[in-house]
Amino acid sequence: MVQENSAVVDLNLLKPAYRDMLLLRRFEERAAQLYGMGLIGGFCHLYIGEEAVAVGIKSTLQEGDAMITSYRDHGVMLATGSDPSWIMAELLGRAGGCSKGKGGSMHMFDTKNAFYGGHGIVGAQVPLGTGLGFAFKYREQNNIAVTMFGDGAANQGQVYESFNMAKLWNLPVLYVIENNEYAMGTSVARGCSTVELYKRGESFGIPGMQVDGMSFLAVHEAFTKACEHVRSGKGPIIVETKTYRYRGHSMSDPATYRTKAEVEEYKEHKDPIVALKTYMLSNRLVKDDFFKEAEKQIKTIVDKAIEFAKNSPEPDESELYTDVYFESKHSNKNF
Ligand SMILES: Cc1ncc(C[n+]2csc(CCOP(=O)(O)OP(=O)(O)O)c2C)c(N)n1
Ligand SMILES: [Mg+2]
Repeated sequence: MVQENSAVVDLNLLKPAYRDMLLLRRFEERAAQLYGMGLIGGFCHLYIGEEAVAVGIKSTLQEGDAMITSYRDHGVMLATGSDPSWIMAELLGRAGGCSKGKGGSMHMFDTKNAFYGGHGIVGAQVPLGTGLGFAFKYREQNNIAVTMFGDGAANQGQVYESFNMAKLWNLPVLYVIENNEYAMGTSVARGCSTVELYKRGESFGIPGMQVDGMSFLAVHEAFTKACEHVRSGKGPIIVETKTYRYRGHSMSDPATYRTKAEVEEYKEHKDPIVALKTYMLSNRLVKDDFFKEAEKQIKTIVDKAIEFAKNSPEPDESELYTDVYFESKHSNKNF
């Protein structure tokens, strides 16, 4: 397993990474509050605790590299550099959102930042991400398709059809198994025949590695290597990130499948944001002021996003049948 071991002192890497992880955290904490107030409806899956994964991966990508993920998507889309206001407005179901307020939490999308969603069907993004990789290869574009999915999704059949084709054609796909220990309420040990998920590509000839997903530095290091592998034309690779979600699977989760002590252990001793802060302070890379300033900056960004979302109107009734696939026996009638 890749643990952090490098003495990374590049502040141009560490400072934005810290700010980005803080943005993901504070953005979703506020989203949870808005959900409680009834301003956000429907499904909502928070990424809190897993920030080092998306931010760490993004820190190793190049212009044009694509990312695609599951319904646990706000954090990943924020990490790609998307406008937080656009995401917040979508969460609130407003016309100013990235899917015009008609998709909500699970339907984030931003092709300008090469973010291809946001997919509610478990595992469905894996063939799609593989297709992105196919497109890069076909167009002779030296980009990578980062295809993220969960430990639960790793048991889906379509994942293995994708692995086969990706290796057969040596597609530039970087598969990321975000192992946060649970698929809804089922632990990896209860749901997976083999728990070393990074080995799942072995019979297809796809190499794999495991990384401490609670450490930005470890993720950065592992994905720097993984990207080199894929970009050099050697085909797909699998990286399993060992991570943890602090909140429930979605907003209504009785959480009877894990103990409070387990969650506290991660929050107290393995938090990715605290870990990076500690690293920066103990290596005397920044002064405490940096963190105070970062909190202030992020608060302003999140406040602005909420303000924008609240002031954005709900989608107009005339938008009910636009941009959505529907088949209706009433299709010929005037809606
Ligand atoms: C095909 C399909 N089966 C079942 C579900 C219901 N479901 C939603 S999330 C989920 C668990 C997935 O867990 P995992 O892949 O570990 O991702 P995580 O939520 O932990 O990020 C299930 C079973 C679904 N959305 N789609
Ligand atoms: Mg999971």
